[in-house]
Amino acid sequence: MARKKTTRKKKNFRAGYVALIGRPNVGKSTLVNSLIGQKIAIVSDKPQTTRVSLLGIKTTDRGQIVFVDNPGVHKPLHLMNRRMMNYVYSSLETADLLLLMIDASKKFGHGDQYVLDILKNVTRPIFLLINKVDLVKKENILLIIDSYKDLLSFKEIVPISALKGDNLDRLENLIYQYLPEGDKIYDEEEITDQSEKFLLSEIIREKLLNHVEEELPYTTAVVIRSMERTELPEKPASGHRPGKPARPLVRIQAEILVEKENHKGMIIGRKGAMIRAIGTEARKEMEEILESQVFLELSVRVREKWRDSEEILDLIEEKKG
Ligand SMILES: Nc1nc2c(ncn2[C@@H]2O[C@H](COP(=O)(O)OP(=O)(O)OP(=O)(O)O)[C@@H](O)[C@H]2O)c(=O)[nH]1
Ligand SMILES: [Mg+2]
Repeated sequence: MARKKTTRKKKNFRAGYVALIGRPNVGKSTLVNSLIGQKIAIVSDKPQTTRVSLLGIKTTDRGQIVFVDNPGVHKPLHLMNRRMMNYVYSSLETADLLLLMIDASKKFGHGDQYVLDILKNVTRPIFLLINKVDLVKKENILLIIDSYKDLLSFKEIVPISALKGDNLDRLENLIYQYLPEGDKIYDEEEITDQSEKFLLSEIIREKLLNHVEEELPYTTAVVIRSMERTELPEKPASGHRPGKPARPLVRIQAEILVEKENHKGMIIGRKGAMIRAIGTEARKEMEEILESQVFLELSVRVREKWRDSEEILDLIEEKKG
């Protein structure tokens, strides 16, 4: 007897965009990395780390969540910052669900009110994520919930620790409930929308941010000037042993842009110590990602007022290669 043909149509598959909104440094990029289980966005303890919106795509049997990691909400003083805020504004209109993230360890301030004002007229569903709960006592979390719950009509309020992974399963379950039913938007093997070149420049910027202080995190940028891959020949076999396949070599020339001459010296450091450390840290991570040997040539260039230069901003925001 012929077996009845069963069509395995996926039922209740959900897919949509979920945008992160919040002050700088609250942990938006950390959350996207934790949920995807891979580094999508660079993270640092300095505000305004993320400068363009980046996608983190998670496909499961239940559906596809396309996280939109945004720059932090701040008052823009330069063209770069206006462009950063434009990413935030556009995701308010395009996302199916918004996640407003706050830092549980910080007192409510003007900046938090500014974010709430931006969200006031938004009609999309909004969750409140209270992040960094690992840093505060339980009673404080209850107080935060109490003070926030009537400020906007939140669909859900979820205390989490993006860093430790607390409550992220629950968050993911709740997200699915608010996504529309529909087919996947991206191929399931895709996890982000960034080009290799953009990713590499971000790795350098992350290492740079770890080393610099004061205004430098805001006034520096990284541009990849060239990238060249060479396939090396196999190492000749010695005796009876088979030859060892050599790893390809990738030569990368990158430039750190600064706004002032004295900043150049600060980044180079005493006898070049700082730029060497940045270069070594970046190279190690690049070698893992590219599965290649990397030769990284880092230089520093003064480019006055680059944060107001359309040309430079286009160059460093070029995400999709
Ligand atoms: N203790 C603790 N620290 C966290 C948590 N989540 C993030 N952080 C830290 O907070 C800092 C900022 O994290 P990011 O993920 O870069 O924050 P962001 O909101 O993306 O910041 P911008 O890109 O500047 O808007 C980093 O030092 C993180 O390690 C958390 O749950 N607990
Ligand atoms: Mg970020």
